[in-house]
Amino acid sequence: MSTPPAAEGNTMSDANARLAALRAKRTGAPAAAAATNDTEEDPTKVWHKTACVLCSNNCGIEVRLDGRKITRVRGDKEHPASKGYTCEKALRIDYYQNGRDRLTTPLRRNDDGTFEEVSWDVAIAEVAERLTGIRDSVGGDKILYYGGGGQGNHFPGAYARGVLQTLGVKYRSNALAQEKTGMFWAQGKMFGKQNLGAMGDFEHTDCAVFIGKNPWQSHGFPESRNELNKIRNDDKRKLVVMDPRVSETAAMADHHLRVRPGTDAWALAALLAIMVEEGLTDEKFLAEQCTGWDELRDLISGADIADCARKCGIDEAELRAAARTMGTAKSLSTEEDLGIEMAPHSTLNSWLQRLLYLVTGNFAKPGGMNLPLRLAPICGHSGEGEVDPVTGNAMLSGLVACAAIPDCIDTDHPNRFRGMIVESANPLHTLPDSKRFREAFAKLECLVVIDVAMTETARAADYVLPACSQYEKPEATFFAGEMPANYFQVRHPILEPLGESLPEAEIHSRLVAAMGGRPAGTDGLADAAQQGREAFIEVLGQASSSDPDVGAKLPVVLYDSLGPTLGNMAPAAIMFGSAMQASMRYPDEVRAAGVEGEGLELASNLFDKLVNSPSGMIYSVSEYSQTWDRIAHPDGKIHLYIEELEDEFRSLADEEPAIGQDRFPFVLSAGERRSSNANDVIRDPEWRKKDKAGSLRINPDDATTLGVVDGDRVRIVSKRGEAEAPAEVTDTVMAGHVTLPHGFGTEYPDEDGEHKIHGVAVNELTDIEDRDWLSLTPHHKHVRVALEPVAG
Ligand SMILES: Nc1nc2c(c(=O)[nH]1)N[C@H]1C(S)=C(S)[C@@H](COP(=O)(O)OP(=O)(O)OC[C@H]3O[C@@H](n4cnc5c(=O)[nH]c(N)nc54)[C@H](O)[C@@H]3O)O[C@H]1N2
Ligand SMILES: Nc1nc2c(c(=O)[nH]1)N[C@H]1C(S)=C(S)[C@@H](COP(=O)(O)OP(=O)(O)OC[C@H]3O[C@@H](n4cnc5c(=O)[nH]c(N)nc54)[C@H](O)[C@@H]3O)O[C@H]1N2
Ligand code: SF4
Ligand SMILES: [Mo]
Repeated sequence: MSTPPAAEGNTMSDANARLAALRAKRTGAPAAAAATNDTEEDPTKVWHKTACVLCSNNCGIEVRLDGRKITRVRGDKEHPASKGYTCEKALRIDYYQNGRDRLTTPLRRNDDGTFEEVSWDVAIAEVAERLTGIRDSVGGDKILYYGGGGQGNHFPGAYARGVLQTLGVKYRSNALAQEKTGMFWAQGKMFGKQNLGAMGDFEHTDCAVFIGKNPWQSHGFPESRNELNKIRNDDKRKLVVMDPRVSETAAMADHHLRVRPGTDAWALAALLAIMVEEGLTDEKFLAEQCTGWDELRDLISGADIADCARKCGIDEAELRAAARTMGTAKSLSTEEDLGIEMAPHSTLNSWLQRLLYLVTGNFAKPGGMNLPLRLAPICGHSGEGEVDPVTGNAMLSGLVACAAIPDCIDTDHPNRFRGMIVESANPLHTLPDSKRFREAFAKLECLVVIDVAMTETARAADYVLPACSQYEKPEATFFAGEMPANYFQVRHPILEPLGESLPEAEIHSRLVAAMGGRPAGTDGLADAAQQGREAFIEVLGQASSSDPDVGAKLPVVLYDSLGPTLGNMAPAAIMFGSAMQASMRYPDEVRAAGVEGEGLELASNLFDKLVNSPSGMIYSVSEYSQTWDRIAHPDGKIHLYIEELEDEFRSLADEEPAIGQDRFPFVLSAGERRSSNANDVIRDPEWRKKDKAGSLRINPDDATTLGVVDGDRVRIVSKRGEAEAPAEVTDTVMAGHVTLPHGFGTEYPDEDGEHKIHGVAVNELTDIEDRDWLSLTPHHKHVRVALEPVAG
């Protein structure tokens, strides 16, 4: 290796000072202690406030520690959204914190494929050199950034901005671009921006509708199971579920629309056509608040209800009854998820799902769908014609479609991606068609992975940089989107970083410095921060107006300057930017939540309160009617009609759903949410109390035909691969439909250090070519397979 580029300023000593602060005992930190002590003496009896990181709900929890072990977990009653609620998954969170494959030191891959431990100085210098090398020879736009956060951590993606700006990286992607981008696109058409997500108000709704979503297991809104139970136990409130499976949620429903897998487009078209035919639409709302209703009504009325019912396998009478329940409810809230997004007609489904609540006028009202405030959007917005630089596929929400990534690498196209930074994601296991991804990643000139654990993707990397866990640093997500009051939780570290692992903020700060990317003119900023908030704000204002780089790299700038005043909360410095944004964009809503001040004083007060509320806080209160102010179309209306989807809708009339017609007679839902999975966040199979092997759910009739009984092993063959799993014979799945869980099939060392794969890695079976034409969302819920019993 040649000499690394000289780092600017006295980087390493700054970094060491920050690290010392990070590792300082919490008692010395200025932020409020995130712990309550029942008994003064015994540290194992102290409850530390944090959150569960296993799904997007991020329920507030309190934990007890014995040394570095999390020994007890309970819900945090002071958390503004979860209020003490958790599901069973949080209780064994120590399996995440103390996984056997946690990374403790930077690693560099040798030519023979083995890894060598290197110091941070060496790793940072070499990564900087390799990536700036690509930038200087072919351009930083040939480096792809993937990931940026999972279910519990959104700081990495924000801090990465400094590195991406320094390198001139233009393209990003993450898991949203294989599930939600089609839905975001449809939303963008209707509300004006792809990152304007309408959210349900399940707490107050009279009719909850879930389409391809099983919130009992997957959650997705606060206290999901409690809310579902309340709806079930109240005769006046209704639950409608569209799912081919008798999921836990479907089993509670007033109307379970047991759709044949992959045929939701017909079911949704029928529901809408019935609403028009039976006069269940809200004509006043549609005329006054929306555009495109005339065209849309014509399109919908063209659907043949009986034919749609036949194709989706639901009785017309059942569809009519459900449409009436929805059309006459005082309020309706709904959520769709992977069951229709990762299935045929994905983007079309998302449009039709949105129309269910719009044609019935359930928008901008209690119990209906609303546009909540967010401290920061979870994705971007792409204008018309934004495409990736190699395949020309549409970029939606600012992201390269995941399914386009291999073709953007493994090609001789001059714009191909040569380098990749993967942070807090495991694409070689979670993206469709792992074989295709492995082939493509092998062509990269440099792959850098930042993770807490030795993942499938890390194993393929040139450099692996160890991040400390989400219990060892401040973290937060930007998922929360509640109305009328919205909350946010900046979590406090409860443990010191393992080994040499670092928070992403620190990793990115060091990389920016090593790449020579620190903005000029921020020199006095750290001193100003030491003098006080007013001085800091003044100097920051001057610096950002004289150097646009300051704004472009703001997270790292804040970390380097404000961070040192925050003790072990330094990585929360980024929230200062969010607080400034919120105070400029919606000061009245912030004040309505009890934060005082005007202008930058309001921002400063909001920031302090965010950083000093270990259980989280309500940071904004709005009126339901303010949803209208958030529509981004200049006419302030909802644009119902999406021209680009018209042909696909019309083609439903001639299309026959293709199921069971060839050598792959079964439809496999590859990646179901169960109580035994949490994406790839948990890697230790011992975490699972039940379903340790990850069973293949199969209907009793199919089991009989195959000659298998409960527990027998079944071989699953797709056009891309083969796998084996034990059968779980259950009539909750319909004949012809089988399911496997998500998040299994990861490699994990046993006590002797021997690596084993536990369960089926479903993406060895999926095919990257099976995907939506518009968003490229893979059809994971609709993988065509053949089954055979495994002898013996
Ligand atoms: N326990 C647990 N919770 C999680 C996660 C986890 O890994 N484990 N992951 C989180 C993440 S990242 C996400 S995106 C969400 C996803 O959450 P969900 O989308 O709710 O979860 P899934 O089980 O993947 O799929 C939902 C339902 O779709 C149904 N389905 C399958 N095929 C079809 C079809 O053709 N039509 C219809 N209508 N339904 C169909 C399945 O039977 C299933 O009940 O969960 C989050 N929560
Ligand atoms: N076949 C099939 N495939 C699927 C799905 C499916 O249903 N079927 N579901 C898809 C969906 S919806 C999603 S969202 C994706 C999820 O897939 P990914 O986006 O790849 O991410 P996660 O599984 O959330 O894994 C997060 C990674 O972050 C790491 N990590 C945890 N904490 C930290 C931290 O503090 N810092 C850093 N740097 N890393 C950390 C974990 O070790 C893990 O490697 O999977 C998708 N894949
Ligand atoms: S897995 Fe989700 S619902 Fe369960 S405790 Fe964790 S955050 Fe809450
Ligand atoms: Mo997801």
